[in-house]
Amino acid sequence: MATETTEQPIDIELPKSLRATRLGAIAHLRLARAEKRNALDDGTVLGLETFFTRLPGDIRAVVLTGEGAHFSAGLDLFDRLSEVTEHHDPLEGVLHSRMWHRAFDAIQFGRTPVIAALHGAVVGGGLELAAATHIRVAERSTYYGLPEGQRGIFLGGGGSVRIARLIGVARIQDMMLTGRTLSAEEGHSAGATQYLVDDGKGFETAMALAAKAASNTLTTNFAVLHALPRIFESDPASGLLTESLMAAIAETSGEAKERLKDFLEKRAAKVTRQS
Ligand code: 1HE
Repeated sequence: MATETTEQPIDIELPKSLRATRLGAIAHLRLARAEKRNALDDGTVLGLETFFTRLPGDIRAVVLTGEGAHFSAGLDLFDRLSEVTEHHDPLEGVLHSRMWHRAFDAIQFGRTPVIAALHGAVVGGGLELAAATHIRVAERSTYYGLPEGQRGIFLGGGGSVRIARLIGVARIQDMMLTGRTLSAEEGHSAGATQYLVDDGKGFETAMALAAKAASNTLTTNFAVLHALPRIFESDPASGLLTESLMAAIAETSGEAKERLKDFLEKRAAKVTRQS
């Protein structure tokens, strides 16, 4: 893999609220609306969809961060209030939520692993966004909230499905019914994140993890991103069959044969204890 040390631009047209650069094979996408605490308006959500569906083919992993003191304040309530006041139309609301689903599906079921580095507020739609990524790293300043409950609205960006699978329905019910927030430590032990790091260490940790994920074969990463969650959701018999099919495709790829040969000829790294 290329070992470039300077960030280069990525040629995808994005709204001002998103900024993308690349460092070798890793893209760095920033929520760049710090003055509004990275609140997600329609333009930003559509920009996320554009970014993840138009990623250059040689990008092998993405790191997602938020600029300023918070990762994201969730749905842009001003943007939304004007739509709701103007339209009074339930169908418009359904289509709006489906637009978020499309954009976040492009993240979860895209071409590359996505690692989110979280800090500060990760609330509402911001938590739904984080839940669509594959690995979440939280700095200790992170806290999680679902203020939808207090705002008189509901989840709409896939949280009922994705956040529920991470931390469970009972925690979501508590957060939405009572306004409870979870600290970085509570979120971590509940399953919201795979890594908990000191403040200021999120980005470098996420970049290091992205480099590891980027060095896997494309087929294995495809299997992990696309097959594994579907297998988990399916009935066991169908899941086992899908697993066998995916395993056969993965092990017959040219890259897998090379890697297996490297191990047999003692050129590959051993599995070692990390901490
Ligand atoms: C916003 C938003 C927003 C801030 N939409 N403009 N989300 C919420 O209910 C969270 C609401 N936000 C907050 O609780 C706080 O802003 C934070 C804890 C995130 C940050 O606090 P702080 O003190 O750093 O910032 P602030 O002074 O509250 O906000 C700074 C500016 O950002 C201010 O604008 P200004 O023009 O007065 O400077 C805020 O109005 C603006 N701002 N949050 C719009 N959310 C698909 S369904 C998903 C449903 C949801 O996500 S519901 C959860 C919505």
